[in-house]
Amino acid sequence: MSSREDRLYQDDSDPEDFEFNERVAEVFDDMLDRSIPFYQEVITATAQLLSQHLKEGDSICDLGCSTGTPLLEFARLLQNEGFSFIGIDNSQAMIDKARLKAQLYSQDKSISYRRGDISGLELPGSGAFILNYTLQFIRPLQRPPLIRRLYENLKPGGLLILSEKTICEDKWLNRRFIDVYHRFKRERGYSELEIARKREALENILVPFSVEENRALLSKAGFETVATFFQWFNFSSFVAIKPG
Ligand code: GEK
Repeated sequence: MSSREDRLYQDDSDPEDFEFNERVAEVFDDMLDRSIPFYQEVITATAQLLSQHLKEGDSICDLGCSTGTPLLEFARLLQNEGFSFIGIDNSQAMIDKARLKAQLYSQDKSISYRRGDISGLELPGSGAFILNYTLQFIRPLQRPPLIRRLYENLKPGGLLILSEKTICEDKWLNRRFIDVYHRFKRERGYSELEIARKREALENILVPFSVEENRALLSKAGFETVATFFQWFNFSSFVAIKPG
């Protein structure tokens, strides 16, 4: 199912604050594909970690699942491993699109979706939680209690996969990283205007932590093993393991 091309920030009217509404859901797959470096590779690497670590009967819960691309890919890549898949997102438009995609790819029996705010919602016990590019939208003060709840709801030996846009603590280097990222977006067809307007719309809505802050958040919640399995300039993915 192809998504419409993301041209949300093409005109030069005042950008509104970014919201995960129907307009965004409609172009979302194209937006992620052209805005998140190595998006597919991170999904494939995550599937490998899940396969190595989990056991038959375990459930995998994707928080901030959006239109369900990663869960569909996990269901395809891990189809013989006996896992179950749950996606949670607080945007109705995203959940509607995720359900439609699951039906289209005949995965609606293996993947279930729920609408809810992950900061307050009762979370299912899981073998793994996936939190890809979502924590950055949760208010900083709410992040430690959320990560702690994920830790508590993981089975012993369970995994948390966290991917985030990050900031570099050195200001000069941080600027260079952002330049490289904007070049990445230009090469994927976004204009200077679209890049600038999206940046403005995300101001105060997407609040990135540094790699060090994210690692500290995971360690303080109780995860003894925390490793970075992917990093490209200002994008990082971590795997954290709950002691068995
Ligand atoms: C992917 N993980 O394809 N509760 C639930 N969902 C939330 C909340 C919240 N409090 N806040 C934001 N979201 C996906 C990509 S997108 C990343 C994740 C991006 C949801 C929001 O509705 C959106 O669908 C998702 O988190 C973030 O790998 O847009 O850059």
